[in-house]
Amino acid sequence: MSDIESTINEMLTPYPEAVKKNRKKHLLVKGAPAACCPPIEANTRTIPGIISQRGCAYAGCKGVVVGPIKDMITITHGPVGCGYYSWGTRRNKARADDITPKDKVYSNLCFTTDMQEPDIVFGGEKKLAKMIDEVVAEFHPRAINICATCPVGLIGDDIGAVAKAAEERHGISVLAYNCEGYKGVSQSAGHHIANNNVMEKIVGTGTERKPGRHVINILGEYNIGGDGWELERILAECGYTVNCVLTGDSTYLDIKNLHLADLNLVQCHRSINYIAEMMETKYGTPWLKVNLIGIESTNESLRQIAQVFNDPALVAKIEEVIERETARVGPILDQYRKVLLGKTAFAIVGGSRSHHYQYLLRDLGMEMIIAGYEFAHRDDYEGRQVIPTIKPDADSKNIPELHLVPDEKMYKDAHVHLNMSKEKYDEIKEKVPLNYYEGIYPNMKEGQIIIDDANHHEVEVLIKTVKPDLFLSGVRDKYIVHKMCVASKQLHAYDYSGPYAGYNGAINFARDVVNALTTPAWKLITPPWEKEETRSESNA
Ligand code: CFM
Repeated sequence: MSDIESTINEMLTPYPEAVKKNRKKHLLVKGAPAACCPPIEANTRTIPGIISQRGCAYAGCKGVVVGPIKDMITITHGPVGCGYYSWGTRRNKARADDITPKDKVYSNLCFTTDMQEPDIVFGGEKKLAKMIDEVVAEFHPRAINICATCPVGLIGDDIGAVAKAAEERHGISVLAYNCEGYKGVSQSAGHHIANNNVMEKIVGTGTERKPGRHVINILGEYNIGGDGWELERILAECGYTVNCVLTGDSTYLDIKNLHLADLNLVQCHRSINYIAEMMETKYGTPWLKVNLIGIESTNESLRQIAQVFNDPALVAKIEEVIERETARVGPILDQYRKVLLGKTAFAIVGGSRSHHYQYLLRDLGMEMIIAGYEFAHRDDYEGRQVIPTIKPDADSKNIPELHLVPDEKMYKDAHVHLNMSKEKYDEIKEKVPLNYYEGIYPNMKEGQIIIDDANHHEVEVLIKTVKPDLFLSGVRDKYIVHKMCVASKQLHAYDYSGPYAGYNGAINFARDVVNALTTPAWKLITPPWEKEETRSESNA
């Protein structure tokens, strides 16, 4: 039996037969390069009793997609816990200096209706309406989001009706999201619910295109640890106008104008592919999947964007930026590479980063030998060509699909958006994978493991048997793995660091990983359980 087979055996053996059968379908081992990608089971229910790393639909809607819109007030309609635990944000940073008036940054505040037992018994609609009135009187926000939590759906509060009445009372947009935690199998459902509402109610309502020759949006970039700022810096230097970063450090006003850009870049496919696709249908806007994590992949993405615009001046400018930035960060990374060369990593993150960070790790001489997603769909593993073959189930049918049609006034063909002939556009499309994502699988090497919705037991077995040097995950399993004497970093919130995107981000990431792998701390301390005295003292 090969090492990988025995690892998988060890993972699955303790399970009852039905669980074993289920979990096996969520595993892939990259085969010979010529072998086609086997289907993986994804975006299905976690088995009850298994400790999953997933979040809920509310987390995906409020915490991930709409929470970072800084000039909107997002009200959590529900008991205080849901609001309280999403208060800390996910380190999606926002600044006040580029909006007026300057104090309108609400994304790091917590607004909740704090439902109590009487509200559950008699309904919470009045309390919600009152809270909207208070919020408008106190803060005068441009617009409001209302995010529902589980009990709201269970008792049947009509948040849509409350929102509509509040819009009439106050003359501002009030968006209601039925993102009750149970609405799907993970936070992924919340992304979809948020995408639908943002697309239907905000995008397309503005008329101000930012000035510039090439105007772009970055979709699915949430400015964790300042990532979006580093990307805006690079793209501005290349000569683009960044119209809107959706939704990191974004404003309601910018999102209204999202449709006025020439091209959508898609960083996180999982959380935002719906808007990319809906904009393609409604406005004809082409989109390009990029990966701006890692030096080589950032360079490659910049070159692809330049190709799409087919502008020689832009190509020259981009090459200049690439050359300058690569020369600047190269020697710094060379130093770190001396420590990192040949080291291995195991990542279990949401639905994008386990793919994106493979490139940055390779820049540093490392390999991600196990890649896990918590809540990705089959297309994030295998590529978008599988989408028509994914059968809807009871859970996915729970989320409304918007069936959009081309907008009568605002639809333009993709080549018109890009200011070129249809022939030229078709020629470019042959070379650049527009409106497509190939998923994580093609990028993995033979023998590397892909795991969907991994649980604590599986993570422990993988750490013990595969012995990666570095574990990249969230706070829930970070410390368990630390206690197994494996360096561990949070790849969701970057611990207290960042940015990790773009060129400056690569330096930060390399430094943090080197620190994690070389810290002498573990050799300098004796854990309490190895101290004989401590044991006898505490027994005394
Ligand atoms: Fe996209 Fe994200 Fe991710 Fe995600 Fe997330 Fe996140 Fe993530 Mo945490 S939107 S799928 S729901 S890249 S919060 S910024 S790090 S799990 S891999």
